[in-house]
Amino acid sequence: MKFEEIEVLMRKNEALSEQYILPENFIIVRLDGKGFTKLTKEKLELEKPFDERFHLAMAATMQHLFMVGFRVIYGYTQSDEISLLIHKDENTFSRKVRKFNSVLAGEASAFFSLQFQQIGVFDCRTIAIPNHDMILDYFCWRQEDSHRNSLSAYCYWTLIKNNFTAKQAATKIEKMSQSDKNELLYQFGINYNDLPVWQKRGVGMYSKEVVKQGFNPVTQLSLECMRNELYLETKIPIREDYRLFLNSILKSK
Ligand SMILES: Nc1nc2c(ncn2[C@@H]2O[C@H](COP(=O)(O)OP(=O)(O)O)[C@@H](O)[C@H]2O)c(=O)[nH]1
Ligand SMILES: [Mg+2]
Repeated sequence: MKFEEIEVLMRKNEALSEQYILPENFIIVRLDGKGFTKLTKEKLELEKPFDERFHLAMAATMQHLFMVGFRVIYGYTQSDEISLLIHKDENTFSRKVRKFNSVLAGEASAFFSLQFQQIGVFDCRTIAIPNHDMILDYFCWRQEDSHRNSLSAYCYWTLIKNNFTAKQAATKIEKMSQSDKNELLYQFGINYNDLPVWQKRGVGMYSKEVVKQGFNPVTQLSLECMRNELYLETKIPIREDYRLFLNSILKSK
């Protein structure tokens, strides 16, 4: 077989196995740390259940992903995951799914690894989102996941710190309701409501217009100008208020 023929066949198979996000759909990508249970336990020496340095590294990784060539409207991170909402008119890489997944996973993995000088790998999946309501549902779903996991993680590590074995702790909290878990923490002197919001709900990021003080060198006068800056919301609201918050970001884009 000649190389010209091989090339034609290879390119044909490559093109036929390509998938695209359909036009007029928003794109949500979710990146998740691969094997981070082990990485966070064995290599990074983190505070349990939540570590501020790790959380800030995740937020910085998310911020980096706003600047790698996609039109990101909103970012959300909790635990070892990052979700990004990408504009429905984004046409980079002709909306090829594997380009989005591979570029974003590569960028996140490289950026995160540099911060800890340890290899941290992210996978990435792409979800087509046809309307606004689904965007709101998606982010409320991830926030609820954050809240559930955070409450369980606090219970688990509180029991471990109080001499329970891993198995005993897991069994004890397995069938507990949310209010039972709150009660358990209370017995150990922890009021779950008083914990930092980022640990319970995660954090959001979006670009926001801010007023900046400038200086006109010609007139020698100071002046105010508007600039777009990435803003990290560390106190995101819940339920209906979160939907309103997300809607106001969507409206401005
Ligand atoms: N110690 C610590 N661990 C964390 C923190 N954030 C996330 N993790 C860990 O990251 C894991 C993420 O869960 P998951 O993605 O399901 O696990 P994976 O499949 O092993 O990556 C959790 O099990 C936590 O152990 C943190 O702030 N501190
Ligand atoms: Mg993970």
